[in-house]
Parts: sequence; C-alpha cells; structure tokens
Amino acid sequence: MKPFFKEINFEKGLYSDYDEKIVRRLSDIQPYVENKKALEERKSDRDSVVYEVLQIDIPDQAGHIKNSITIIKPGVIGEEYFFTKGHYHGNQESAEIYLGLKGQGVLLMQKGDREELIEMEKGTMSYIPPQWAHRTINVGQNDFVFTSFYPGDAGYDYQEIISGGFKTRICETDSENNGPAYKKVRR
Ligand code: S6P
Ligand code: ZN
Repeated sequence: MKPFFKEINFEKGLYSDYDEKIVRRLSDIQPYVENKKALEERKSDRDSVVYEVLQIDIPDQAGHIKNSITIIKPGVIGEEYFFTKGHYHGNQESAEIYLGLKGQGVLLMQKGDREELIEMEKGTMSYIPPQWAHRTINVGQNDFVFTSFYPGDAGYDYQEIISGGFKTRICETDSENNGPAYKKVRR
C-alpha cells in the first residue's frame, strides 16, 4: 500500500476524512448495561447514539498500526455515564495508545483483580499494556473524543466483557457536589 496522511482537526477532534463510521446505539450496548431497569425505561430511545468510531482502511495485519477516532456522546443510563462496550484484544499480547482530543473522559482498565482508572482530556496520552481490558467513559457535558493507535492484528474479544464484565461502573455524582464529576460504583 501507499503511504498516506490525514489531518486531525484538534478543534473539532475529527479527521479531515475517513473510510468507515461505526455507530453504536443504546440497543447495541444492551448486553453491557447492568441496570436493565434503567435501559427498559429508555426503550423508546433504543436508536439514540452512544458512540461512533471513525475508521481508516489500514490492514488488520501484524506489522501495521491502526488508527481510529472514537466520539462518545454525553449521557447516562440510570446513573451510569455513556461508555464504550470495552474489550480485551483478541491477540492478548497487543498494547494500545489513546490520545485525548476533546472533552472529559476516563479510561477504565481491568486485568484479573487489578483495576486502573485514568482521566483523559485533550493532550493526554494513555498506555494500555497487553492483557488489560479497556473501556472509555464520557464523564463530561459534551462529546468526549480520543484517537487510538493499535497493532493491525490486535483484534477484539467482547465476549469476556459480556460474561465477566467490568467490576466498576462510572456513575454521575450529585449536582450539589463540587468534587469530581463521577463516582466509582463496584458491582
Ligand atoms: C481498538 C480501540 C478503540 C475502540 C473504540 C470503541 O482497539 O480500543 O478504537 O475499538 O474506542 O470501543 P469498543 O470497545 O466498542 O471497541
Ligand atoms: Zn483496544
């Protein structure tokens, strides 16, 4: 393949152009939501967009490095902030780098009994080592946008997340509270 470039507009947090857009709606993240009652209450919103992933055609092969942009909308299901499904890499030895572009988010990572939570915003680089499950959450009032760099053959394992899940959920706090915009709720 030929070398190429894309422009990332740091104001908009978007590529100048991309090849594919994946749209994840409330109906798509249903298996990942713990509070089924809250989801049921939003039944009429099934088509509401939770997040989008802008993708560029780079081969899913070892040796290549893929790049994408994720845009998580602001919102909650019950008290849980909108989140990505989250995954382990199918090829467990694949690491990943996230670079914050816009808005306020957190990166939740889990490996066995260990857990890490890293705050993300414009200009923060977060490193996801091999074997760590990862999910991002929008804890702000506007879109939360970041870009990912990962090995072409990283792949995805979502099943482990559906069956085992993340032990922590990131939820909104009281509006009276002047502290952090989120709290951790353990399962
Ligand atoms: C890929 C990378 C991201 C996510 C994206 C959506 O390894 O971690 O591009 O795919 O943020 O999350 P998910 O969990 O739905 O794939
Ligand atoms: Zn990943």
